[in-house]
Amino acid sequence: MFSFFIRGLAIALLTLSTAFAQTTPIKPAASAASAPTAIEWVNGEITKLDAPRSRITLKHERIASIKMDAMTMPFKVKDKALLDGRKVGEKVQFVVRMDGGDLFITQLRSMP
Ligand SMILES: [Cu+2]
Repeated sequence: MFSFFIRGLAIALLTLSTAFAQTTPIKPAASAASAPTAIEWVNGEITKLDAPRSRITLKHERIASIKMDAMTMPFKVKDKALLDGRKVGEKVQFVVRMDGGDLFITQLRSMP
């Protein structure tokens, strides 16, 4: 009689744990791929440099993260040192970030 009770308890527990497993939300595995914090390197070419004003004009490809089509436009750089040694006509890759309603270049490197 006692073993029958134990078996009944075991089945009840098993049922309970299965039900719990089914209601546990499944985390989407692809969430990392669409995270807004992911860095996007954009290809561009320097068309104008204004180091004293921390500005650079780039002919850039589409920037998917901010839904901007390819164009030529000026950018502000976060750190003036990013413009050191740069020259007009140089092909570069850069990272932009929206900060207080303004676009800034936070990283800049020569195209590999
Ligand atoms: Cu643009």
